[in-house]
Amino acid sequence: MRASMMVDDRPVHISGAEGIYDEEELTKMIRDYYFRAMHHSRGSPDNIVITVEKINEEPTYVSLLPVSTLRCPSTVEARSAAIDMLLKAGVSKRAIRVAFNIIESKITMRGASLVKADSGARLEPDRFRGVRVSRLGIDRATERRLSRRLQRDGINTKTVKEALILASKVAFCDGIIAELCVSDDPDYTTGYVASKKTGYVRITNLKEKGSMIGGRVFFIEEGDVSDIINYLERTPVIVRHFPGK
Ligand code: WAQ
Ligand code: MG
Repeated sequence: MRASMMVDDRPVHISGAEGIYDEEELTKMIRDYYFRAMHHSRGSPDNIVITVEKINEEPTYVSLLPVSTLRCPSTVEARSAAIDMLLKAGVSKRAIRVAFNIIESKITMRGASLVKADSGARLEPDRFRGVRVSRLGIDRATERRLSRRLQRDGINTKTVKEALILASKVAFCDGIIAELCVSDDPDYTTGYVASKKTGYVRITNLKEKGSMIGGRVFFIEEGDVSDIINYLERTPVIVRHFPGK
């Protein structure tokens, strides 16, 4: 699903979501996605596109990234924690600067930017749209376990679950060494850094409350960009293992 509104003759991104579902769940999911688009804190859409595609390939199964939370008292501390983690993951200072500039830009992308971890060069073919990770899901048993686990920490929300599933698919991609994410919802200030090495590290106060900025950057170390984009957009991936299992 994607929803947008026209502002000064330009479509502005409001909301997007994707998943892999069994056929009998579709009617409910289409309704959910429509509801989500229509009641969004970023605004009221004038265009909603819901696409349904049959998946014929066997999905790839990946493990959930382990979850942790770093509590930061202010955006200054949160930023510096995110920067430290990205540096440790092997991302250059220059690439980190590029990433924060993208995320802070007034024009919010619908998808993610692909940034070279060393040079900071942007590799996504369409800088306005970005690359949208799609065809991702979680199996029912894993979701139930995950819900219980998140419940204990008081963070059993769709936002956390969806972001964790996406980050798990992305971290599994050959060539991507880390991800930085800041929600574009004005009221959601927790973001994260994720990588195979660090797991999914939630960072509180990564942006100011009320701010419309947000975005995702995937840091690319090596590999063919079109293979990476194909994996992110087209390869069906289902999360079905718990960390350590
Ligand atoms: N593929 C690529 N990029 C995406 C996708 C996707 N499927 N969905 C969103 N983005 C990009 C896009 O640029 C958005 O502007 C930006 O990410 C933020 O999207 O554990 O809600 O859906 O508490 O607002 C983090 C949860 C929530 C942290 C992230 O992102 C936690 C969130 P949003
Ligand atoms: Mg959002």
